[in-house]
Amino acid sequence: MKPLSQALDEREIAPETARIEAFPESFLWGVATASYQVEGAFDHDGRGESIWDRFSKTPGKVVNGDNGDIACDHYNRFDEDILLMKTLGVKAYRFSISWTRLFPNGDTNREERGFDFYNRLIDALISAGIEPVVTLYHWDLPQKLEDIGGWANREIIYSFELYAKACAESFGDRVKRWITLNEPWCTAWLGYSNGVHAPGKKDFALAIAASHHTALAHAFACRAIKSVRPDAQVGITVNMNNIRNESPENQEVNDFVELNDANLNRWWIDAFTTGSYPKKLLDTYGALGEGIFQIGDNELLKVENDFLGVNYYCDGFARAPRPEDRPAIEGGFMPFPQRVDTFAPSHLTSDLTDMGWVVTPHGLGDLVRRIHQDWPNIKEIFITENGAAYPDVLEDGVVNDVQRSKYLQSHLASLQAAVSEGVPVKGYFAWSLLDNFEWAEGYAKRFGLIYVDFNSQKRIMKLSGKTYSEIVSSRSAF
Ligand code: GCO
Repeated sequence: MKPLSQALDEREIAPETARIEAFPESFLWGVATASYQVEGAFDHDGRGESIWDRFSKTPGKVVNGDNGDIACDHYNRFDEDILLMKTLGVKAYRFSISWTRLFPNGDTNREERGFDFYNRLIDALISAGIEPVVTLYHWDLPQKLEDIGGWANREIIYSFELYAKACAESFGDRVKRWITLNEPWCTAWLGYSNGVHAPGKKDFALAIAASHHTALAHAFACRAIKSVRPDAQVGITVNMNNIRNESPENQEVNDFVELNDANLNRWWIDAFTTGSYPKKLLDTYGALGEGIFQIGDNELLKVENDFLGVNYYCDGFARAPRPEDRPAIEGGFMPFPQRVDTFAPSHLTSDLTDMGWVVTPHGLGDLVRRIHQDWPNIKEIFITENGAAYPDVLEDGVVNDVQRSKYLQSHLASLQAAVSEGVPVKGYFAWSLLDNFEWAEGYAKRFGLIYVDFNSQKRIMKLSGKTYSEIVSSRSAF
């Protein structure tokens, strides 16, 4: 058998077409975005302030002082964007609802113009033959809720429950698939422990609380949606990666990998499948977790899910530190580097994306195989995000993003191999439809299949958009 690092070096997935079948006809091909990253119109129609409005306007938090005030102006241009989706040939659009458009203060006071907007968007998608797949929470928490502690305050689960119920009541006649939370790991650990995301707190105990409250909020929202629409399909989207152990002989590294895996990959899935969290991780949190976990929570956490959403960008690597290594990330961030390439084998670090992330297409197939093996009760998996940032150049009206095209093709080939083996992956959403506001990186990083000129708001289909649409129409990445 080849050593793992050598296997990973083979970027091209072998086209053993005799074994690998096309994606099934029912496979749900889509593209994804998120409200704060694309909508703009930050003060239109009564929208309230979210933590990302506040955070991005705090000096020093976002590259170039960028914010989402205008973003891609998707709020006013969604008709044009739906036409672009049709050109791509996708069957589904994953977007998120901005909580503060519906409830500007995060309480029960409704803003009907916000509901109208999402009704128009959903109706337009359906008329275009594109299924709306709705994420309830993609990080833009009402600032008013953050003012009382946000995700670190247990009360939030009831606010989220009400919000989820209202969405199911208003949109559930047309929306069949719901994602409660997007990447709760980022909400908890980037938002409350290392502070690189809104609300920018740096407190380890708050992050543990947010990890628990997001898991509870997911369960409460699932039950709320099902109480309104028993036939709705409800799931959560988690960001996962394979944490490759490059020093398996080193016990410290082994522990580190186990804890990272528990913190990133297992926490939310174990919560809804078993009602409990990985024991070794809870022991590590020790006294910091006191007062957060309450008697009876295990029953509350466990909930039937219809699918698991997975966002995958690249693998992580761990090995024993060497003197030349860069210092660990600051800010009370637990030992859990995500997407850290510092420790990646050198042949991978010569070819990083614009985010500085390694390119590990085999990891996507490996990850879904692992999910299927470790949590056999998960009946459906959707890749709800996958994509790459590269420094695109617009030349003569064309964006020839060969690297992104290859990234998509190789990741889809890896996925296709796993699906052929029987892993129940039912759909794939490319991140992202459009170049957009990339959180702490502002507009400096482009992930779109479609280029956006942020001055004119002109959209231009990139080569990767064409590549994706060819894969979609042929149902094969080989
Ligand atoms: C995330 C988010 C997306 C990002 C994308 C690229 O995974 O961080 O869900 O909103 O834009 O992942 O970083």
